[in-house]
Amino acid sequence: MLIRRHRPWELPESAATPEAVYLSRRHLLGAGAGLLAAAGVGLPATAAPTPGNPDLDPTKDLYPAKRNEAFTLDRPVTPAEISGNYNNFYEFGSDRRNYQVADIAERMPRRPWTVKIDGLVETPREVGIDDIIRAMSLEERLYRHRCVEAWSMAVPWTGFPVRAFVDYAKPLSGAKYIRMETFVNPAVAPAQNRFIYPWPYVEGITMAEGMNDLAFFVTGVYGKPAPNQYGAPLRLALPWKYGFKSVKSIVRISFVAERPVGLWEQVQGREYGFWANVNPEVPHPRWSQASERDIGTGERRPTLLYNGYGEQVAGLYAGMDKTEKLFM
Ligand SMILES: Nc1nc2c(c(=O)[nH]1)N[C@H]1C(S)=C(S)[C@@H](COP(=O)(O)O)O[C@H]1N2
Ligand SMILES: [Mo]
Repeated sequence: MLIRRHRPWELPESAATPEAVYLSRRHLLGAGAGLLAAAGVGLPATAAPTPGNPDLDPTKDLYPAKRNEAFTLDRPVTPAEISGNYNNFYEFGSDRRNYQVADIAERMPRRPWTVKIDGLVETPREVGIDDIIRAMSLEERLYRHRCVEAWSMAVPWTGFPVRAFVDYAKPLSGAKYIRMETFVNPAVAPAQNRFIYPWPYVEGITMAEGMNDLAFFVTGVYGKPAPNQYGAPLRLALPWKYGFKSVKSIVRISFVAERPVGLWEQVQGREYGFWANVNPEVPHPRWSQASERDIGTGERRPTLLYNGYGEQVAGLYAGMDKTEKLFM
C-alpha cells in the first residue's frame, strides 16, 4: 500500500525549487533519463523523436495562427523554457519542478486521438481531433494563468473559443453543463498506476461559462502545436479560474443536465469546489491567495479578483455569492 506523508496537492507553494536550481539540474542530468531512473519509472530513455513530438503534429501547418489583439497582458509573457517545465499534470507524476512531467509526457502518442462528444447533443459521435481542429478557426490569445497553489504565468495560447465548439457539437436545450474528461492510459501515464486518484481527471463548467468569450480550447502554445505537457492535443483555458479547472488532454466532452464533480472536488471537497474563481480575499484553507509568484520573472505580485478578468466574467455570477462557494 502506498503511504504518502504529504499528498501532492498539499505541497505548499513555498516548497517550489527556484527555476535556476532546476534549470542547472536539467543540464547536469542530460535529457532527463537520470531523473526517470531515479523516479523508478520503467520507461526506456530514447534520443529519437517520439510519437509525442509536437514537430510531427499533423496540424502543424495551421501555426502560427493570427493573434487576437483583444486579449492583452499586464505582465511579460513567461518564457517557453519555464512554462514548459513547470507543469501540473498528475497523470505523468506529481513533481512538476524537475522536468519529470515534461519528459514523461513527451512519450504520450498524440495520434490517433479522438474526442467523444456525447450526452445531451443532437447526434452523439466520436470525432478525430484533426477533424475538430480543422473545423475551427485557430487564433492566438495572450492569457494569464493562476494556479490555486499561488503561482502564475502568462502564455500565448493558440486555439478556438469554447463557444465555437458548442456550435459544432449542437447541444440540446436541456444541457446545463459541459463536462470534460482526460484520457486514461496507464501504459503512457505511469502515475495512473501509482497514485490513488479517481482517474480520469474530470472538470466541468456551466453552459453560460462556456459561451463566455474568454473560455478557450487550447491546441497550441508559443505559435506551435502544444507540447504534450501543456495538455495536447486539446486542453481548456479558463483564465479567470484557478488552473485546475483547465483540464488537459481531453478525450470526452459531454453536455449534461447535472453539475459535474471535478477530480479535486471529489478527493478534497473542503478545499476545491466547482466554481474555483480566483479571489485574493478568499484564502485556501491552508494558504493565502492574496498574492502569487510569477514563475517567469520570479516576482511576487498581488492577485486580482477573477485574475483580472472581472469585466468580462463578473456578470456570470451576479447575485450568486450568497448561495454558492464561488471562490474555492
Ligand atoms: N488532466 C489534467 N489536467 C490538468 C491537471 C492535471 O493534473 N491533469 N492539472 C491542472 C492544474 S492544477 C494546472 S495549474 C494546470 C497546469 O497547466 P500548465 O502545465 O499548462 O501550466 O493544468 C490543469 N489541468
Ligand atoms: Mo494548478
